[in-house]
Order: sequence, then structure tokens, then C-alpha cells
Amino acid sequence: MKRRHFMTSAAAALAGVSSGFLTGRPAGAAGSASSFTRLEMPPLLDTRQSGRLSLSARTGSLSFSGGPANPTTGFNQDYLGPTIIMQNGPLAAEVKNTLDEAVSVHWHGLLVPGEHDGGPHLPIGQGESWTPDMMIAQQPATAWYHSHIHGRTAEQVYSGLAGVIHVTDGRDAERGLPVDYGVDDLTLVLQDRRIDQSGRMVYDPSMMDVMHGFMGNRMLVNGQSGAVAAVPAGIVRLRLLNGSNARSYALSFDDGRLMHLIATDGGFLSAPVALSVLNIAPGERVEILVDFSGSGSPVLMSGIEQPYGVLEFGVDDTMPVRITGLPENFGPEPEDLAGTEIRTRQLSLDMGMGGMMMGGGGFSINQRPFDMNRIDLEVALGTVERWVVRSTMIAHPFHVHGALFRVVSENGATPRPENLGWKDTVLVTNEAEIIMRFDQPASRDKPFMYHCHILEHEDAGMMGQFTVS
Ligand SMILES: [Cu+2]
Repeated sequence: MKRRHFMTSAAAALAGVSSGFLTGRPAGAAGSASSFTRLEMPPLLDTRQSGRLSLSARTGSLSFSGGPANPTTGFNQDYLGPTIIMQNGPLAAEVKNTLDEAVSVHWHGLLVPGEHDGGPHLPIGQGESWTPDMMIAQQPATAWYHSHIHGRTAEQVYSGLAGVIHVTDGRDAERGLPVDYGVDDLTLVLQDRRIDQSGRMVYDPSMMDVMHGFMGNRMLVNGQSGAVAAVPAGIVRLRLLNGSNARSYALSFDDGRLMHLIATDGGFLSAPVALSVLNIAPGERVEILVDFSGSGSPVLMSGIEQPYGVLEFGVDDTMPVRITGLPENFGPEPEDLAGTEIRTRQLSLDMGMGGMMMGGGGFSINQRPFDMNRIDLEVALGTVERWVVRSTMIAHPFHVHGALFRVVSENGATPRPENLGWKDTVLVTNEAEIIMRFDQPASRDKPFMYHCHILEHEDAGMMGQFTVS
């Protein structure tokens, strides 16, 4: 039997644990076909006929390997929420909050005005509802939604308040793409969680956890630990969301098979890009095609030097094979906005070590910790801006609400393949230049956010807000 490394010592050190698995699948279980659990998809919530969407934030529970029931939260279910399918046009949403604290629903990746964005200025109180009448108008994309209450986002998302969105134009079959949800079109929410020896899911960030972001010792995919994804022996589409609070993944298959990148945060690339390693930071989404023809049980791994298992796949010969070849292209290159910008801004994602040691936090952007009552930037509606974003101390995934951007350069060089398409979140290792057009309005009362998507950093103040008018 093949032995795999399921935990990196570096990750263990970061997580403050001395042992454990970054996957719930015991190493000894590999290969014994009777012992595995089949990975389930989140239920579908298809809004295309009704134009309506109903979510309810509620409490739930989750247990691992027969361990204790962990209190969780979710939308319409115990943990996480349904996969919402939407198309362009009006969408009347209703979000109820049955929890005993305020939550919000930020539509991460939807291009909607500030008043519909679901950020910290749009809390839904205990027992209340929020009913934004939205207009969806954008390219097909894999987006997501999650709570975004300032100071509470990390714990609320960790607890389960997140879900995936498919924006579709109904033409993916014409594009030659898999479209059968849960069969050859899989939605995979990657999250690491810290599970103690008694099976309890822990969230108790120390100062070091806040510095690096809170890391877990076990991989959950769609809230499940150790499950195996059954796939047909053909081309399968994987829509990956890094829904982790802080962990970035460097994904590869243990047998070296390629991942064909077809879409990033904001939509399709012009053509597939073959990658042996694919990086995905918190908040980012990618869509990849993987060829599972032939036998075997490839494992999606993360980490370069000491890889650990993220998700095992099992080829099921009884499943229908619909797609056997890769599509060649999806359309024109994304619009190049360079040269159309009217201004350049400098943003520094700051961590002040001294300030943190004094217990003062020290997380800020341009040395200003987030303040709900301060507008940091004012952007003119319909204009293009270039933002030069710098990270301090560690790499920070930078997210902008209300716009999609192109990455112009990373550390002075051509962007990595993962960053060539439309993006709303980018991992800034040292410096990234991004360029974007602001077509959605946001008022002083309901401004847009820009922030680090390491949720502990965001909550601690690495966030700013801007108007578009
Ligand atoms: Cu950060």
C-alpha cells in the first residue's frame, strides 16, 4: 500500500499542534474500498426559474469519526449553505437570521451595488431578515457568500456561514464543459479546521494564530472529513473554493496528472492552461478540468516539500462519461485595462509587530486600522484605477468588493497563470499591481470594503472602505 504524508510538520508547527492529520482519511484506510464515505455536494438552490433566493442562518452540528457533536452554523442546513445557481436578471433575495448574534451575507464575486453587497454595514440582527432586490449582470463565474460582520467574520465563517454561487448563462454544454452537478461538475469547498483529540472543532486563536491566521490540522471538503469523491472515467470539472480562514493551498495530484485551469474568480479564461501545481489563497476560486480516464485513485495534495492529502478521488465505472476531450477555447482574451486608468493608489497591508506585542493589534492598511466610521477612498463611478498593493511580513490575500480586476504584475514580473484572468482576490506575496473599473455604486452609508482575506487579519483591522459615486 502506498504511504502518504498527511501532515506537514511546518503546518503542524504553525497550527500549534504536535500531531494529527490534515485530512480525516486515515492513512491505513487507503485502498480498502468498503471503508470510505462518498463525498457529498452541498444541496442545490436553483434560482433560475423563480428569480428568488431564500437563506436562513441557523445553528447546527457536525461530528467527525463518531466524535462529539460540534456546534456549528449554516445556511438552511447544519454547516455551510446550499450551492446557489443564478443567472443574469433580477434576483429577490431573503436572508433570515435565527442566530443570537448579527450576521451578514456578503456576495463575494457578485457585481452588485454597495447597498446589496452584504458587508459590515448591512448587519442582519437576531430574528431579522434582509431582502435585497438584486440585479445580476456579469459573466459566468464561481462566486461565494459568507458572513462579514466586522470583528466576527473569522469565527462566523469558521463556524459554517459560507456557501458557493454558480453564475451561469446556460451555455456551458455548448462550451464543451461538464455540467452535471455532483457527477462531472463538482463543487469543492476547501477548509482546514482544528480538531482536538476528542473530536472537537476548536477555534481559540492565540496571538500567534492571529499573526499567521488560524490554521487547522484537518482538511474538510464540503464540511466532510476523509470522504472520497466519486468521478466518472472522463473529463471532470472541479470548482474549488478556498473557504479557509487563512491557509493557502499549493494543489497537485499525487500521480502528477495535470489540472487544466479554465476559470478564475471572475470567469473563464480564453483557453485552458495546463498546470501541475495550482495555488489558491483564501477567498479565491478556480475551475479546473481533470482527466480521470483510466483507473486509480488519485489524491489531490497540497504543499510542495511535505505534501498532505486534501481529497482522494475514486473512479466509478458506473458513472456516465460525457466529456472525453478538453475544450480548446472559451472566447477572447480578458479585456486589458492597462493604460485606461485615471489614477494610481498605493496600499500597504501592514502588520506592526511592536503594536501586536503591546496588545494593540497593529493590523492596518496604510497604517490605518479599519474604522467603520471612516471612508478611506473615494472612487469615481465608471473609472479605472491602478492599485499597487504591498504585503508586509507574510503574504496577504487581498480582496476588493464591487469590482473585478486584472493583475498587471506580481513582484514586478508577469503574473502567475492563476492570476491571468479576472480576479477579485489575489495573494500578494510582496507586491501586486492590479487594475480595475468601478461600475458599481457605493454610498458613504453602504461603502465597499477592500481587505486581507486572512479572516483574522481582516477582523483585526487589515481592511478599508471606499465609496463609488
Ligand atoms: Cu493578511
